[in-house]
Amino acid sequence: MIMKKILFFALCGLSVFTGANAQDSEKSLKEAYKDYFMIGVAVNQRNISDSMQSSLVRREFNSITAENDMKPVSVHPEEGKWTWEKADRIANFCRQNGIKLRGHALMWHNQMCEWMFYDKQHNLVSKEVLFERMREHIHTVVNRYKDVVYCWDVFNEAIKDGPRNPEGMDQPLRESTFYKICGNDEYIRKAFQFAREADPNAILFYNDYNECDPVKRDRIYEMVKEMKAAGVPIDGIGMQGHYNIYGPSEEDIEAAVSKYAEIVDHIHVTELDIRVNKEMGGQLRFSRNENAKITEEQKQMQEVKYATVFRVMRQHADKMDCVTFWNLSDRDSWLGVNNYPLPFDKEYKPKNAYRVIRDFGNK
Ligand code: 9MR
Repeated sequence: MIMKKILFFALCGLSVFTGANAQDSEKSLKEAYKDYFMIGVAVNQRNISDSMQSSLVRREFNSITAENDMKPVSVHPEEGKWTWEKADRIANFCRQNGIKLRGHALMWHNQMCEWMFYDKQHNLVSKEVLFERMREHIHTVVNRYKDVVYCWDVFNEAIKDGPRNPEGMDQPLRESTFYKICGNDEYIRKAFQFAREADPNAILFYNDYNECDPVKRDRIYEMVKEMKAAGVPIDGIGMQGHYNIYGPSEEDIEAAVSKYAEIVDHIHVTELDIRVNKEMGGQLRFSRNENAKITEEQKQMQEVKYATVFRVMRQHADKMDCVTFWNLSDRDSWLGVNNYPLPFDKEYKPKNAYRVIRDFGNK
């Protein structure tokens, strides 16, 4: 009996030991991709404070994006009021662990400091007032994190969705409050100019979703090309990568990266996730797939799509510097657990999709 017990515990000890060893000896995502590009993750406060989640972040990733905590409204909710606590915590986590920080985002129509657009009577301000407020905001944020932030999404999602205007000129810009105040694209140019003034070393990105859709892709391409020719300091294009198991096709992903590579030296996939329904993009209205159970077929389609995305990106490793997942696990995903969008499941365990990505699966 006693012998049996000893044998039982010895075996348990052995399996724990070999289990831990197997885990340690297996490559992480960042190691698997070290000759290609960095692997990033968007984090919330829990991800960097919970010990299990933060060790997963440290093990797998070498670039971090703050999911929400560095956005305009998060750090600058009112004129003269700065709220740095959460952003600082993420920056400090990066500093302490030697992880690079992708700055997200200096200007965006969403989660914006709405106050910047209005005067005390709630009338729209002049573009001069808006630019001065943008300048102060961008300089302050960029300066604070300059030691740790290596690149910034300077302008996020300024291009509109939808088909080209069939009659004549296509107006490519989202009709945001920025656009209403300026009537043209000067606010985008100014944002890049202010960011460059504040940190000449940061790599400056224009970042958008549905970036593989041929119409939107061409709008982004034309805008960046034209602005760069005019001397606007845009260094890179961020492809958000909010995809689904049906699309975009390999051809459309390939065509978009190749096109962007003609005009910029840096391309990042900034917000990658692959949901299991037909929706895509960064819009805030989407289905949470309530009560839907993931099928084997959907899992496999997701693995295939992840394999495709990473294969294309590896082929463009000369310009592709970083691929970032938008959230750590399905539990954290902005899309909700039932969209099943990430390589780690709701228990933070790697799915087969994780192995397909890490081992360059060729599905
Ligand atoms: O993941 C973010 C979510 O928690 C916020 O509620 C949302 C608010 O607009 O923003 C999400 O992140 C967005 C990112 O900053 C920019 N591209 C689209 C992302 C998904 O909406």
